[in-house]
Amino acid sequence: MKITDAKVFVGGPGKNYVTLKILTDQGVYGLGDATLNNRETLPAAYLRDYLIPAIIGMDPRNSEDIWQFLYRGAYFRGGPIAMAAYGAIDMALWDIKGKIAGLPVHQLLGGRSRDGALVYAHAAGSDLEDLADSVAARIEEGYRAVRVQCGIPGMPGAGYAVPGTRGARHYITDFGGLRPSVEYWDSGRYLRYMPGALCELRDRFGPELKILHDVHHRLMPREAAAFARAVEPADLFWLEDPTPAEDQDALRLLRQHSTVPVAIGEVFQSLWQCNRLIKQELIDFIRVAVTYAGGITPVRRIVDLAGMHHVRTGFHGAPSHSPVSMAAQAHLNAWAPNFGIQEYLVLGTAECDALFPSDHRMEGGLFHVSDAPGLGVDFDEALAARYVYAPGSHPVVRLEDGTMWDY
Ligand code: CS2
Ligand code: MG
Repeated sequence: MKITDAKVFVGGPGKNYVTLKILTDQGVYGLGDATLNNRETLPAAYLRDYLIPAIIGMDPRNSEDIWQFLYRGAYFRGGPIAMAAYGAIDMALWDIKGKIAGLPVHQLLGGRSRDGALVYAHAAGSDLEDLADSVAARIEEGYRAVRVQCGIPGMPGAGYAVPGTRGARHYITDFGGLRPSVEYWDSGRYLRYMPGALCELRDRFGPELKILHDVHHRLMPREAAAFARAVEPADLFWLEDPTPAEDQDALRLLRQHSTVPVAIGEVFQSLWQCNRLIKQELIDFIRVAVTYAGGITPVRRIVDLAGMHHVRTGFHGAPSHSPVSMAAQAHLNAWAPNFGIQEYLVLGTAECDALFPSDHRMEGGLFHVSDAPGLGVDFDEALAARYVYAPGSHPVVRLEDGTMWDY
């Protein structure tokens, strides 16, 4: 069996999905997702210009060797662009493997370990009342777990992922062009306000709702430790990215002062970046994505390493992920003995479902993986021709005096 060709499509309904289609001499094809938010043309170019020409003629069934060829074969390797491109190829090869075996990918990994995978949605508000309305709406939709982000008095619309006005929606990507808008941040105001707000939500919604919160890497180690201690009465399911991801030692201080579950890893691109945090048991959830962590092949290894250290999965599932990588993650979620939760924001719009038909379904806050062979998601190429790439950016963050901060 041979890979004969591969095509890359960039675009989608309100998103620049990077979709890879690998074709074979036996008519079976595989799909992959290389979407890297706001940098979409780069993994696409890496695939088209370098990787696709190198894998044509290879046997697509040898997905492990092809992954090693891409990763170890490159002297300058890794980084989010390259890993997203390897990830897309790897997903497509697992899709092909499943289709020729007549089995869904989760069966190739070890089968189903659960009936449905717990997912979480996002709720955000310009203030606490607005946020409470948004949480109530998610519960109404059936979600049992919700990530909550709230405007801070004195800086509405300036927390991470919060709308500027009541009832508005917050979109991370602004398709107005490549020059980012500026949001402001004040750790002092955040630290004074947010613990009380989270406790208030816990009181209002009761003990059963799983509440998650994302700090988006904005606190210093001492502040993060103090914040983690202050939010303990809110009984969070997790506290996400409390400190900048580059400094893994930062978490030690937090761990010494709090038992709040910590989730990290959406910006990690390899097993090596997860290795220390997992082995030293400094985190409770690992947040990698099958796209920019390089595909199912390496993420399966991360999951197994995590399982040895009581770390559960909580894969990244921001809206920038296409239904193809969400399907790849759904198969891992169905199998992983140490599954925790899945961030879930992608399927559901009619346009998206038409472009990527599948019978994966979300019901009662659980994701039910499809039993169709392979990844269980298809791609309508004719429909894809309607969508074009739209340059976008997410905001940058500055302190009130103009100092740059972590987005
Ligand atoms: C976020 C991401 O979903 C999350 O947890 O942290 O949405 C992140 O802001 C985006 O992926 C950035 O592109
Ligand atoms: Mg996050």
